[in-house]
Amino acid sequence: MLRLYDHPFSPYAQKVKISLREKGQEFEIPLPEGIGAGGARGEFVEANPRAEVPALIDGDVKIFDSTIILEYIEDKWPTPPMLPKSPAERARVRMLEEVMDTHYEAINWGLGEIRSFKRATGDLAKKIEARAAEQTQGYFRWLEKQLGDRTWFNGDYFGWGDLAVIPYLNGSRGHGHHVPEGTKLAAWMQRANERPSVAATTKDITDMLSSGAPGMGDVAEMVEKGLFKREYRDHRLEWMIKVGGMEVILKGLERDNIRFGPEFG
Ligand SMILES: N[C@@H](CCC(=O)N[C@@H](CS)C(=O)NCC(=O)O)C(=O)O
Repeated sequence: MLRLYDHPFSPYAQKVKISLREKGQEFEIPLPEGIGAGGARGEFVEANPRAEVPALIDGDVKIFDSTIILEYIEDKWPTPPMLPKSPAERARVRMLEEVMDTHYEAINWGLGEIRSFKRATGDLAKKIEARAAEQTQGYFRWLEKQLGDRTWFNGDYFGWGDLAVIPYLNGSRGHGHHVPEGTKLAAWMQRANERPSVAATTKDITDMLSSGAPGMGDVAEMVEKGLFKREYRDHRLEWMIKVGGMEVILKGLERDNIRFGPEFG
């Protein structure tokens, strides 16, 4: 059976699970040992030397990066298609995915660093949270325009454009940032969350929490104990600097509870 190294909170892993579920592919979802602590090893790291979820194992084939995994799934199981048909429409939804995976994701991730991992408190936390709220509203307005009069971000049928957006908007909702009521985006969000593939992917989160695994409420203490060493990479790192959190990064480096991507070889 397909094996997808997963963490239910990861929007990147959620994208892949939604696609596999739309295509009726069965898969198991092991949680990599040592994820988040900088100590991952074994088959997971062999599949993804960056030690990030998701990583897909299909027999001898090992693939990392959610976009590359989605491409593989599409090539191997083309039905039902997740990408639109025309080259221009495919490019459109890929651009949407790129924005969500980079600029948008950084906001939710950063809020997690502040609120759950307690990287900043007091005025600094307030300032960063206010920036995140403003930015999120900006993206809601941008997404409303991107959706236009379409039923789905993907076009006529649910697909890549939708699975690339819904994990992030659900993440924002979890942070108390709600899509304005009465908008086309809000109606789309409800439709998307009613898809069985999306509902099952959201259920993975509640299942994990009800299994007694540590929730986001417990992680600040784990950071303090040195059990967490979070990866500050790419847009996430840029975001933290941009919103005024340089001291968060410096403190994390000093305390050795943040890390950058691993070296290869
Ligand atoms: N570009 C990658 C990003 C994957 C990623 O950053 N995953 C995070 C979880 S959301 C991760 O596993 N981080 C490793 C860690 O925190 O230790 C993708 O699209 O798959």
